[in-house]
Amino acid sequence: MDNILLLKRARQILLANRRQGYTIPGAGIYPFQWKWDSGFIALGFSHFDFQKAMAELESLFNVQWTNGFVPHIIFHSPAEKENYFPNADFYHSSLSENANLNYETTTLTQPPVEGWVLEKILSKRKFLPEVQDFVKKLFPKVMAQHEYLYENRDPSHEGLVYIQHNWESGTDNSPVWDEIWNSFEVPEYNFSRKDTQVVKEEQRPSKWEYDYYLYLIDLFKKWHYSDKTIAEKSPFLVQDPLFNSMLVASNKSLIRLGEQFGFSQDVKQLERWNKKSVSAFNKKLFDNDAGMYRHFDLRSGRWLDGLTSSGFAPLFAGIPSQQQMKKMLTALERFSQDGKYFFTPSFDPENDRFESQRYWRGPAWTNMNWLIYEGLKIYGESAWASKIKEDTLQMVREQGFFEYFEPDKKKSQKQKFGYGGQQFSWTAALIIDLLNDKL
Ligand code: 2M8
Repeated sequence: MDNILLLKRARQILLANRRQGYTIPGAGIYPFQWKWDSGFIALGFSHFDFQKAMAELESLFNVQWTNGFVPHIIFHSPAEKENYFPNADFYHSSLSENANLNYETTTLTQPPVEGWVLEKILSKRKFLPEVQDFVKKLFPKVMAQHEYLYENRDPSHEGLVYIQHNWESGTDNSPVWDEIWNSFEVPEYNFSRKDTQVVKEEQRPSKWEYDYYLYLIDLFKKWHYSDKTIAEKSPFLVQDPLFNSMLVASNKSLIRLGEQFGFSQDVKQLERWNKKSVSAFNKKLFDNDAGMYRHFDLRSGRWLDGLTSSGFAPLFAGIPSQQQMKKMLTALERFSQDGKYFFTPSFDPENDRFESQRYWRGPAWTNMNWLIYEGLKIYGESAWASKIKEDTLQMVREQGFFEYFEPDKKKSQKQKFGYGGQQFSWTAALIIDLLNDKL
């Protein structure tokens, strides 16, 4: 498939996945609106349909809670209720005193990508008054989300916020969580999996992992979703390098937008937060031996076991020093094992727990590749960035617009298909962005 056809297909996918005012990640498996997916999708739309890009973000922030929190799934369509588990009935968001009762949502959040998404889409239509009005309207809402995170998810005021559930990380069943799951027991849940009715079981998280995911939510319900109680009592409390990188990158974008649009008080606050975050990041999360960033478990007081592609995300936020960045290139090379794997497997391929087709335990993902690609460009590493771009385009050309991809190049050529959901929105959106990028 040549680039023109690839671009055409990508646009068709985004349009086909669009519903009323928002876009689903993929038909069948994900029939609602997801938070960080919407960020990537808005970026994709901004290249050819600006109204849809703005609508995507607007629809997300309409749901914002009174404390600034933005939930990670908005269950817009009641007709799809039976097709996803766990749905709104399981979460019971109204148990939280902060919930927005006009919408059915989850009670978890996802990486705060919206600040940098807003800046990126604005750069494409800077001079249109309508777009400027849109940024002015969204800025305070995105700011309120950052306030929520710094005030409620950073109890020791370190500058690093925690996630309270693996679903908040975006990398659901990553092997880094295994250690936490092994530290306590949960009851067996009886429920009917919907995901494995549309995607092969060996490409999805295992049933025992779902039991842990559900148990945490049950605990939170008991505590009426109080962040304070969760911080005191929950067994899962992690400073995640991907989530925090998205926060820092968004802080930086909000600072630039705030200066441009006259939000000077907010700019000062963002600068204070950001300084602290970057310094804590490099002190606490950088593993000098591995040459990359790690997840910190606030419960055990140490890094979680295992290296993941989330550990490269700080490049996107310009967090590493030049010296750290050089070390990260060596780690990146090791992840690709002399070109055996596409950039970038989601988990360390030399680790015994690496599984090349199971979701976030090994496969390559276009959104992680894209973040690393953009990060390397910030550091002027264009040769490296081009390698990642080429790998990503080749992966999609060979395997299709899937949710995730076989990272082993030889194997991928033989099988000619990817994994998980098909006609996947963020894959399409980011291919559009990559094809429009000059590098
Ligand atoms: C995956 O997560 C959802 C739960 O949020 C699921 O497995 O049901 C993850 O890949 C997540 O990062 C993504 O936002 C979501 C929708 O694409 O799917």
